[in-house]
Order: sequence, then structure tokens, then C-alpha cells
Amino acid sequence: MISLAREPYPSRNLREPLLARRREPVVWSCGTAPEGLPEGALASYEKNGYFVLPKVFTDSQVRMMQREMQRLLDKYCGSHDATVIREPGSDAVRSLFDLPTMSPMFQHLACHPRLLAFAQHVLDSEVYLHQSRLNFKPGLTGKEFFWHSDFETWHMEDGMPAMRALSCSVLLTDNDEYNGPLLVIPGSHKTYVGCVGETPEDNYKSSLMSQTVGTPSTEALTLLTDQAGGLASVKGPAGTVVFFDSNLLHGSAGNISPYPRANVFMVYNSMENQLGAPLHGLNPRPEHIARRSLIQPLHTP
Ligand code: 6CS
Ligand code: FE
Repeated sequence: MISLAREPYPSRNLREPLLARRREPVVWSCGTAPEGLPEGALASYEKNGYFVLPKVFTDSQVRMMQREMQRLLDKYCGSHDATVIREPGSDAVRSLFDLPTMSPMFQHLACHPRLLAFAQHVLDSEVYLHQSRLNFKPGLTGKEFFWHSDFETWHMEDGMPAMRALSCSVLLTDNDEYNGPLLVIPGSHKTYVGCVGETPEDNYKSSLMSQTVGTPSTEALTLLTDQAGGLASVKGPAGTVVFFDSNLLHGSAGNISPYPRANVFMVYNSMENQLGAPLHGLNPRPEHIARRSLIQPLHTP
């Protein structure tokens, strides 16, 4: 009798929320840590699911990236291109997806030696960009990102097989307590939260503005926050880099400060973890959200 492989991370077709234990390691490599990482960085990342590297980029490098960000904003602010996501209830640009196709500078950023070395070490393989985006969270109009696990979406809607991906956020503005910094539940990356609620057709057309499907239950959020001993906010000056695991529960509040909270997000996926078929018969999401074709490993220039 051959038993069918059970789905290790079920979601979206559940009658009630579910918690499952993570099957994969957090840090895949057992080798020597990449150069330049502070002592204990990988242990902290393994335990908490995220790690903050302050001021990786100098003020002049940040200014260069801010000018490039403004160039892209000016170019796309009136565009109907699918890579442009607007804020709910306003025309303000919320996100720009697929940065390397828009900007050689952000393609170069994805191959930055310190960013790439961290991703290749943690994922213990060559890596490629599964997704990239600029989240602008404009002052006064930037709305929240409710609690979610990116992996839950990427597993369900993109067919990402395993938790062998990570996000790298480069802060292009200061992220402080006023402008909606990233909030995380430390340690939540070790528990997979299966969510109730069917996935609508073309869900991404609304979920990137406001996610309502694939969001953890109140009980799950409360339990994992209790276990963590509380939430953490990821604050830092522009030029700071934050790495976080694909399954870490995170979100961010709306920005009612008059200043933007603009960050680049790049998702490094292992070359051994390329996308398969989405679950529940969903149609694959577009390439600018989830890369499927022409996949080449990233290398430092
Ligand atoms: O659907 C996605 O892939 C996106 N959704 C969120 C809220 N975070 C990750 C990613 O940008
Ligand atoms: Fe996310």
C-alpha cells in the first residue's frame, strides 16, 4: 500500500485554523558564517526568524537609491502597468514589483555581496529572486499590511515547495515608531499557520493592496505572540538591512506620520526550491510577482 504524501502545510481549504510544525531547518548551511556578520547573527536569525544589520549602506549610497526610487515613482505614478500597486482608496503608489526589470541599480543591489552571501549561506545553495518590490508606504496615506506569513501565500498561490526562501529589506527611509515599521512575532517562523477561507480567482489583484485571505486567526496570533513574550518592531536608520525568514509572521501598521516609510524588499529563493503548481488548482500568478521562467542564479558582479 503506497500512502500518498500528505500536504505538510495545508491552508485555505480548512474548516478551522491549523498549526503545523516547521519541517525544514531555518539556517540550512552548517558551514562557516559569511564574512562581516556579527558574532551570533545566525543563531539569532535561527531563533527569532529575523536579523537586523544596521547601516550596511552609507548615506551617499542611500541617497543614490532614494533618487532611483523617486525616478521610478515619477515614471510609474500615472502608469496602469500591472507592476504598479496603488493604496486602497487613493491613487498613491503602494508598491512597485519586479525591480530589476525597471532598474539596473536595483538589479545590482540584489547581487550585493553581503546580501547575497547571507542568502546563499542561510539557504545553503545558489539563489535567485522569487520576487522584488519597493513598498513606499507614503506619509498619511500608506495603509497597513495585516499579519501574514509570506510562505503561506507563496506555498498556496505560487507552489513554493519548502521553507527555503528569505526576504531582505533595505530601508530607504528611517523606519521609526511613527511611520509604520515592520512588526514581527519573534520565533513564529517555526510554526506554520494554516488559514481558513477559499482563495478567490486572481486574489493578488486585491491581496497586494489589502490581504484578507491567508491571514492567521486571532487565536493563532495571540498564542504565538504569547509564546514569543511579545511583538518586536524593526526600526532603524535608512541604509539598514533586515533579513527575515519566509515563514515569519509579520505585518505593519498604517503610516499616519507625514513622512514615507519606503523599503526595498527582495525575496531570495533557493535554486532547489523553484515553484511548482499552485495548490487547490489555482492559476499561477504573473511573473512580476512570482518568477517561474528564465531563472538564473544570482552572482556578485
Ligand atoms: O503575495 C505576496 O507575495 C506578497 N504579499 C505580502 C503581504 N507580503 C509578501 C508579498 O509581497
Ligand atoms: Fe509580507
